[in-house]
Amino acid sequence: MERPTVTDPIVILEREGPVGLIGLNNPPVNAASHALRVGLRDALHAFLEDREVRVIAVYGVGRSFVAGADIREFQTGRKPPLLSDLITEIEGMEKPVVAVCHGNALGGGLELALGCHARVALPGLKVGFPEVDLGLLPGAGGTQRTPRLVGLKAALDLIPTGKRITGEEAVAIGLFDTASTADPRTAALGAAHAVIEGALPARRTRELDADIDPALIETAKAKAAKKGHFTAPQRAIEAVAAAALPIDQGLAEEVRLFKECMEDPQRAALVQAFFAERAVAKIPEKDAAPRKVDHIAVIGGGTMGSGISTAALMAGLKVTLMEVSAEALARGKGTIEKNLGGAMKRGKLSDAAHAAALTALNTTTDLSALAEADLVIEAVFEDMEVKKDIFRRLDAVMKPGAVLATNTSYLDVDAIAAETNRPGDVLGLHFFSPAHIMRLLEVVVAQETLPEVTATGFALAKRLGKVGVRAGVCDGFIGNRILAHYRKVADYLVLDGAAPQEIDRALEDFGFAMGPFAVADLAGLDIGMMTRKRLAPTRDLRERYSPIPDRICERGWFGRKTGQGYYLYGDREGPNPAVATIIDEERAKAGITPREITDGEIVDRYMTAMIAEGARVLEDGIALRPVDIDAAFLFGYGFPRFRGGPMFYADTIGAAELVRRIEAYAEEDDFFWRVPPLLARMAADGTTFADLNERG
Ligand code: 3H9
Repeated sequence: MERPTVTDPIVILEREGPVGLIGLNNPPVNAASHALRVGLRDALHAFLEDREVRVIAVYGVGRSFVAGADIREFQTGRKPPLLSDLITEIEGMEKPVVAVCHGNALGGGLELALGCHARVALPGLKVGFPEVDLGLLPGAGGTQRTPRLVGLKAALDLIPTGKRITGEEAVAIGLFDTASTADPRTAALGAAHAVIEGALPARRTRELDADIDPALIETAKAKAAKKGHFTAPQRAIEAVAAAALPIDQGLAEEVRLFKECMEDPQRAALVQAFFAERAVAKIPEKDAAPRKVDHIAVIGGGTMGSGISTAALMAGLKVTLMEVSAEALARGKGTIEKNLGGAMKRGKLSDAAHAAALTALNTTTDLSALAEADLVIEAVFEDMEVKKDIFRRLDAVMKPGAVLATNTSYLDVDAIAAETNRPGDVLGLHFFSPAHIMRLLEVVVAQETLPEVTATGFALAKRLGKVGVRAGVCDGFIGNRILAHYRKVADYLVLDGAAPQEIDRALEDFGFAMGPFAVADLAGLDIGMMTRKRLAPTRDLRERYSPIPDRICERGWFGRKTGQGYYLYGDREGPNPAVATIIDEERAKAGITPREITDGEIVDRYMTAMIAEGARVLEDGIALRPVDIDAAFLFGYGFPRFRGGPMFYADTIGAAELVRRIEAYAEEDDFFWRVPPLLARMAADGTTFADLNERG
């Protein structure tokens, strides 16, 4: 056997008789960076010139084939050879080139495979076009080659959706030619020999025809439009439609649309969202070794506790659920079973995993039965005395080294920890409802929390498939503290002249899935009422207060669950006329003449308040970096992903303009509208929130 020749650490070149083997080696995910493209091109050229080589096989070294273009280059600029040109060159090569894929063949990685002359899938392979999630479309031939290989319907099922499928599914639809169970290098060698022997046919995808039915294109566009304001899926569908043209024209159209995506502000925001999801794991405690967690205990079987239990069971953990009575336990267990059944129906859980999850659930009414759990999460109602009592009892029974977590959404975690003799083991794990679906998990680090306990919270988040965001202790932590502030703006706008439904519509047009009043109705107006009651003793009387929500609650209207709130539910859908009367009465009482408020003003005030409180949260050290706030809002508060998060969005406005707005609003209300010192400094020296992220 000839020894491997390493020409470049990023590309491993070997010749084995008539086979030229190219191993791509760009950890961690083999992104098609500039260096990888250069290395691949040079390796291919070397084998084209080598007369002994009859077939070339490309495979991935490490975890994966190629997970796509190097996303960082979209921010820094792309240098030739561009992936699209390289793939077209490969397709035209005289010698057959085979792609052997394991791990991930995503985006540009899948496109590379499609430009090769045959494709082999290895076990565990995931393929797809996640470009649309980054505000892009497959820009290296994917929109032209996919419909040629698998037909229009299957192409439209993949490209505008970002859906990932398995290698087996890819073979079944004809995107891949065959499968192998060998390791990548052995499979690559085998596939090359199969090509030489004629057992694996090699062909150029460009020589196939695509049958483009305009009706299917229109249906796909209408379906994508239902998903909201995303521009990339629409452009991706247009690019697929161009597969009706001769391939070089189609490829040119794909490049044109790809460039449009690159210039669209949604692209930068979505790329930021991708990196935000990963950046939040970079915490000061990241080098601490997390404690082992296989068994968690959950106290409280309400919506939250059941959701948390479901999330843990879905991740393969053993769960012991505790409630005060057999009836409450039965209700909690019922909710968990319903959640797990739903997850199975949605394809999130296999039949076997569903059965395993059901057996991994134990229930008890006895707190001491939780003693052996590695981590316990208290998820009872928000009452400090009740929580303190539970933590005192947990302190007495839990095994040494167990992590004690509270799911409180605003209470003081330091005060809870102080009830125990092991405050270093205590932290907040704030889940968002429904906890088995929402991806945000605020990991609330109290004064005494040990680094390894924080690291355990982050490891748990990862295991549950959640995005852990590190938060400090204050009322509401990152998310609810900021929410409590900007949510007031919606109530002020109603007092001043906007109808709740106008505010909802303006914010939904901005990109929120639901406006604040529709959300309030869904969550239950009694929740806001309880918060207002709780905060009443500390409320500063200089603060403007809208009595409208209280007036609605006084009637027993708590939103959806009571059939009416800001809106009517059941068969009388639409804004609630009785609420309009309450609003008129309260405006009259306060001597307010309602004024015309534009959608633009609604969005500006709402967003400016969100950003201002975000700046204060940063300054107080509650969030580590602006990106942590962005991630919290993207994954827990329905913030429109294509706007990148509130602090990313703030940079598109600029600190100087934000300060100008706050000062203008302060002319009517200088208590609520105050310029955060951080924002003032940023306006003065031109710093952006992105700069603060860089500084870490
Ligand atoms: C494209 O291909 C465009 C083309 O059509 C057209 C071109 C002309 N680039 O997620 P992880 C980093 S668009 C750069 O934690 P996992 C990531 O930031 C691209 N970096 O691992 C992280 O860095 P750090 C289409 C990337 O095992 C580290 O790798 N492709 C890229 O949980 C580990 O990542 C995609 O959209 C990249 N492409 O998941 C695929 N990918 O450690 C995006 C990852 O410093 N990637 N990184 O935080 C993924 O979906 C997941 O990373 C993957 C692995 C499933 C591959």
